[in-house]
Amino acid sequence: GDSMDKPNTVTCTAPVNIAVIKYWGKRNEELILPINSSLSVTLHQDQLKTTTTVATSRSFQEDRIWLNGKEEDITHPRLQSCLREIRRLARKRRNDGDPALDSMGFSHKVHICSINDFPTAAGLASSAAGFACLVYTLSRVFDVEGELSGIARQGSGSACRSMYGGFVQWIMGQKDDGKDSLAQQVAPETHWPELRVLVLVVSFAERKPVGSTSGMQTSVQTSRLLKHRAESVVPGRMVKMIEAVQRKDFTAFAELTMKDSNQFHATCLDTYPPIFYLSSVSQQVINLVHRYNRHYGETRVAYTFDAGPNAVIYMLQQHVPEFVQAVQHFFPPESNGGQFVKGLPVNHVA
Ligand code: 2P0
Repeated sequence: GDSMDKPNTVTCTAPVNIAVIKYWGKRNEELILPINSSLSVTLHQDQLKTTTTVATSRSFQEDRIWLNGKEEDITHPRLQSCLREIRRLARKRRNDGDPALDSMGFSHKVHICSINDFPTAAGLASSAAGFACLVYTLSRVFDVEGELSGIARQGSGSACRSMYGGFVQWIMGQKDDGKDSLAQQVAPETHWPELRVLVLVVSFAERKPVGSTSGMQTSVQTSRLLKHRAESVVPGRMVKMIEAVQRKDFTAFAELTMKDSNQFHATCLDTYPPIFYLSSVSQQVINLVHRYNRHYGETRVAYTFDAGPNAVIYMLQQHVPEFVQAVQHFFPPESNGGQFVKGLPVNHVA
């Protein structure tokens, strides 16, 4: 109808997630199927999120995308996968019998505009929130419902976990076609309200030396430790981590988180040539956390590091002020030869 000449516009947001059992390595590059399951905490929408607006109109000549204000290449294969899969679902819905859906305009071109509200300097995977948000917003525009994490996964592996709030596992699945490689909520955002996340920005360098996609490729090809980890370590840790979350057992949660981060970085060192994501300041943060925990005679704080030097700290609300003081004491701003640690506002995990 005439209404389709006017753009139909939808805006959504999606938050970042921080893995406590890490994803590293694919068994299928094109479908983005992992060699192990993973588990993460999705942050609150208040901070560290992507906002995406999708407009569709009969008058648009082609699909286009702008990221943080700059037009990017729409032919990017992962972007194309997400667009294709959402349109496939929309078409299927129409073919399933509702003629009214003909007017949904699933064949119309889209203009996509996506903005991150966190600094790239925070070194947090923007692709996770970005593709989760893209897929969800497209699904609203084309009025598609149902399981969408399998589509977000085809944008970026970790993006499938940002399709849900709270504690989320990405089950690796067994099938070759990836239909069972999906995200699933382990516990909702309301489950553990005392849990807090602190981001310690160790480096403001924008680009990491080795990107995740190519880094994990090299690891799969060269690291026997990664193979051992995927086959013999992660399955047991997933079970233990899900139990720790369900029982709200911070000690078990924290120890598994730190050990898994350390093993992930060990597989990076076992990769040939080796990949170094942790800096000397990252190592100082690790030491500080262990000294802090030893001082109190209990595990109050856990660190985890992704494909970069910045630390993400998990702790309970009651210990935040004290730990922040310790960080400021040992890492006074502008110290460390120009490097310093900056605590971003504490994010409520909700
Ligand atoms: C994770 N990382 O579980 C792990 C921990 C980085 C270290 O997921 O190739 O950007 O797009 O599937 O999702 C980063 O990998 O890689 C990541 P692709 P992605 O959060």
